[in-house]
Amino acid sequence: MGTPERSALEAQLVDSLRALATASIVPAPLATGGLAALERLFDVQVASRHCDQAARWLRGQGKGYYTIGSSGHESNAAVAMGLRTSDPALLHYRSGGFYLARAGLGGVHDILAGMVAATAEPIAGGRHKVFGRHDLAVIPQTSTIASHLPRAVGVAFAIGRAARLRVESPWPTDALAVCSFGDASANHALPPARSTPHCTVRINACRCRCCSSARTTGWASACARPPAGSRARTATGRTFATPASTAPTRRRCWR
Ligand SMILES: Cc1ncc(C[n+]2csc(CCOP(=O)(O)OP(=O)(O)O)c2C)c(N)n1
Ligand SMILES: [Mg+2]
Repeated sequence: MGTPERSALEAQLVDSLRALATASIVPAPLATGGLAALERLFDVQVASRHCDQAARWLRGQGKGYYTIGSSGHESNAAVAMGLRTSDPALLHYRSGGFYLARAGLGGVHDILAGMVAATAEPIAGGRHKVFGRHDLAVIPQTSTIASHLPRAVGVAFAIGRAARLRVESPWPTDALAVCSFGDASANHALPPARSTPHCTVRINACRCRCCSSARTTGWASACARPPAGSRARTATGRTFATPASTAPTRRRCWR
């Protein structure tokens, strides 16, 4: 059998898997729940990739209307698993892994409903392909170029403010706002986060070699560098997110 023809993205995946065979594996700190959590993580990551393939299949038949996918961004699922389901999330259009980690595999139905513009889609009723569901605290966004980040900062600011003023809020008093966006959107995204005091946003900037809509060079990571004196912490895609790993941030912000 000859070598199958692969897209750049699939080739990158296969190469990375091959490299694992020879790499000395350092076991990642397991999420609470150990193996079961890892299995769940893998399941939702694969489901996210399958949704991308279904999008192209549907489009090819003229039955689907959206093909921007989450391939290469599946580790967003680990971010979701490191948070509580009550933490408000404002997601990039490539955060399928995050969405499915929160929604479970039943969320595949939501994503597909968005692709075919079905009225059963839970947040936009088929008017737009978007990640959003009220019961999952996923706040819907339109096509992002991080226009949603000021909003995420506003949500984070309001959580803390409501707690301090003891007014009613839809979010738990120690909730974290989480926001994901693409690298090219960093210039829109980071100034409000840097300049708003007293709020906690978990920012998750997505960078992947193969699916950039707009090319960026070093400036995106340079402007993501935390300002001097801030309490920001940075992590790379190799940092395994667990509920335990977000606990210090939660405690530090809401003590
Ligand atoms: C204010 C605004 N300008 C332009 C666009 C069109 N637009 C949609 S996505 C995108 C590129 C986003 O690139 P990036 O943030 O790196 O996300 P990626 O698709 O690479 O993951 C642009 C220019 C938009 N949605 N909003
Ligand atoms: Mg990009």
